[in-house]
Amino acid sequence: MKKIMLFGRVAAGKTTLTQALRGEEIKYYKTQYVNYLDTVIDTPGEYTERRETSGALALYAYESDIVGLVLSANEPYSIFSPCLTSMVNREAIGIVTGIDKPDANVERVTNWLRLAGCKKIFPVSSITGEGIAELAAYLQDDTPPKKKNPIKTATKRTAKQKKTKEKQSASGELATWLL
Ligand SMILES: Nc1nc2c(ncn2[C@@H]2O[C@H](COP(=O)(O)OP(=O)(O)OP(=O)(O)O)[C@@H](O)[C@H]2O)c(=O)[nH]1
Ligand SMILES: [Mg+2]
Repeated sequence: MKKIMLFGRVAAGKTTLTQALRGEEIKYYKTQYVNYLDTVIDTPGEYTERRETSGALALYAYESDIVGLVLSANEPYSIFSPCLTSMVNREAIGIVTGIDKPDANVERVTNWLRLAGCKKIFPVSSITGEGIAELAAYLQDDTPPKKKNPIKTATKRTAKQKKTKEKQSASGELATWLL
């Protein structure tokens, strides 16, 4: 099973989600410190919200296989900036919590997570259990996520640039010859 680290503001629903994923009784508990469990790393919302402590989370992320950006379905705004996941060298997924809330706007929150760079997004309710099985199944799948090989990508890019240049100079020569 992949280890997921949860990021999100205070009351985003990280601890309740942790309890739901682990099949535990759902009860309120204010996270006081980074809680390193067997399959989940639960973090206090203040660590994501405050610049002084967010660096500590970046270090902890090395202990995880997947980074989970958590946003509640009734959030009025997103704390995750666009393209945020480009700075994460782990697979990053989005999790929309509280989809059972009466003022939930799942589509809006999903869009914010997509803007942040999450390709896979899981809408869940830790209270009704909706979507929890899908997320748990995804975490249970031990196939390592495809990683880009930066050297291969750079080589490919250089070869493509070379080809384009050759094409351009060939058409340049042809143009000169035609003139
Ligand atoms: N209706 C509903 N309420 C939820 C859901 N998830 C969490 N909550 C409620 O939201 C409140 C905050 O949830 P937590 O899981 O403690 O939030 P957290 O992100 O761990 O917060 P911090 O530990 O302060 O960072 C609790 O009262 C939960 O019962 C959900 O899926 N549906
Ligand atoms: Mg918590």
